[in-house]
Amino acid sequence: MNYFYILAGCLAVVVVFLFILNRSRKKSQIYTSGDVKLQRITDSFKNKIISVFSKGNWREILIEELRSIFLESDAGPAFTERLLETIQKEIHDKKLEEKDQVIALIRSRLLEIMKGAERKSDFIGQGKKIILVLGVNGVGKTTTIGKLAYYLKENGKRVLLSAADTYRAAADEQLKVWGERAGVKVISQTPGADPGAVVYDSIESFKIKDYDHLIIDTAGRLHNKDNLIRQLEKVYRVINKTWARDPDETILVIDANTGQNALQQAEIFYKNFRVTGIILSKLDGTAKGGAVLSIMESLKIPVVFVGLGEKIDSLKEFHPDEFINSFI
Ligand SMILES: Nc1nc2c(ncn2[C@@H]2O[C@H](COP(=O)(O)OP(=O)(O)OP(=O)(O)O)[C@@H](O)[C@H]2O)c(=O)[nH]1
Ligand SMILES: [Mg+2]
Repeated sequence: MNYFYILAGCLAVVVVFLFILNRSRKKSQIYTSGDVKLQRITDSFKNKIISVFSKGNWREILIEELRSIFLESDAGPAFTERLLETIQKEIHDKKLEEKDQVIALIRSRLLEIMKGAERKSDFIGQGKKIILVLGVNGVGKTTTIGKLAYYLKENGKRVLLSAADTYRAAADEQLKVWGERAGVKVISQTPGADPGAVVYDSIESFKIKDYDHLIIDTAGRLHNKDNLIRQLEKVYRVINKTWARDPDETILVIDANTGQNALQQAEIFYKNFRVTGIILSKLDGTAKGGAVLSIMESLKIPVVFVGLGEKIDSLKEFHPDEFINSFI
């Protein structure tokens, strides 16, 4: 009989051990594809830079290499030249000779730019929050909303989605699929309905029910750009009236593949709406998303999350240090 209890005890320990092992493995698998890709870029850039220092005229070659790295990453010519000018000047003024000193200088310059745009984001803090999601067509708004809903739910929040893109055919169906994947409810009306009415309904429901976050999906394309901005302004006004304040977060989704056009997009949305943060989508492809550097520098809008794929768990919090690691 004693043997039986010992055997049962051993079995229970093994089962608990396997359960814990499986959970930690699942956790460490999240975002793997993106991480591998970031590592690949990091290695190729880092190797390029490190090899520069073995050459006699390393200062000139370094600047050339940095120029091609930042241009290739879509940081844009204006941003790149400003950055190189400060780096060149500091190397000269401080008479830097050591590889590690120079790399530390470049990193600190980039970090400074990003810190200038940093703001403590409060997505999972206390209180009900309305998150308005904006961006031109196809950047990944609806997909990002599905992933964000899942992220918030994983952090213990009750989430409601609002399908206020009533222009594109089946946009509401797409959001409903993401709602099902994330396990959250979606409020929608018939296609072609007034997006302001959808937002009004959603906020009324959000206010009286036990939800923490309402995320509003919006159209990315209308008959033309002015129509789109006007429609979004109307949605914004409905939020102001019904919620008695601005959206708690106004998120602009930027596709990492967009290149320098991303700065232009950010300027237009920033001018018309009080954009509080950027989500950089599709960073799992070949694009490096350097355009957000110039957005952070000139508009001081922080990047809050990055999208690393089309899976529900492929949204990752943005960390300036990690992003810099992908450059140098
Ligand atoms: N690889 C990858 N693909 C993504 C990511 N985010 C979105 N996509 C894809 O990008 C395409 C467009 O995504 P949507 O979410 O429909 O974009 P949208 O901004 O809502 O588009 P509209 O509603 O037409 O304005 C889809 O094929 C998505 O699967 C990402 O982080 N990585
Ligand atoms: Mg959409």
